[in-house]
Amino acid sequence: MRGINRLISVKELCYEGQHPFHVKSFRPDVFGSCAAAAFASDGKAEGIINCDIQNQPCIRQVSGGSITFDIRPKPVKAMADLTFEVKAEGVELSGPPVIDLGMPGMKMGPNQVKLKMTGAGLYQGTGIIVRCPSGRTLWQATVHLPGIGDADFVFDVVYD
Ligand SMILES: [Cu+2]
Repeated sequence: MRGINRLISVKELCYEGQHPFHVKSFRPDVFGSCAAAAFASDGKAEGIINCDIQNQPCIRQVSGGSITFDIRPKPVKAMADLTFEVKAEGVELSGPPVIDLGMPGMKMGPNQVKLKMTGAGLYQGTGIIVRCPSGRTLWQATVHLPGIGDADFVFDVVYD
């Protein structure tokens, strides 16, 4: 019972102020403790995953349209050349997106992927997700969308 209550309060913490498109509302302190608690509860972190990147692109609604985020090839693996793609439909970005790759609750080295426009509303770039020495596979892509704001995608990566 105690465990269940704790999990619920952790979930509330996780989603506090975490709107799909928030600007500067990211709180590493809250997110960090949230990740740690989620790991402690059952060895997984399902509570904060908001993107099923291994199976499908991740879509966020924005006023007037949507933003689709994808990583290929699948399965999405660490230490492999990956193509990051952002598609804007019904909305126009004022410039190409930039993606910061990191891990919830962990300080990893800077790892930024700069996208280039490759079609109408389509942006692509290549990068690598490194293998975390801790063995944790939970990664976060913070996608900076010029003219719109930031979108956080939290997902699992495959380690060979
Ligand atoms: Cu790490």
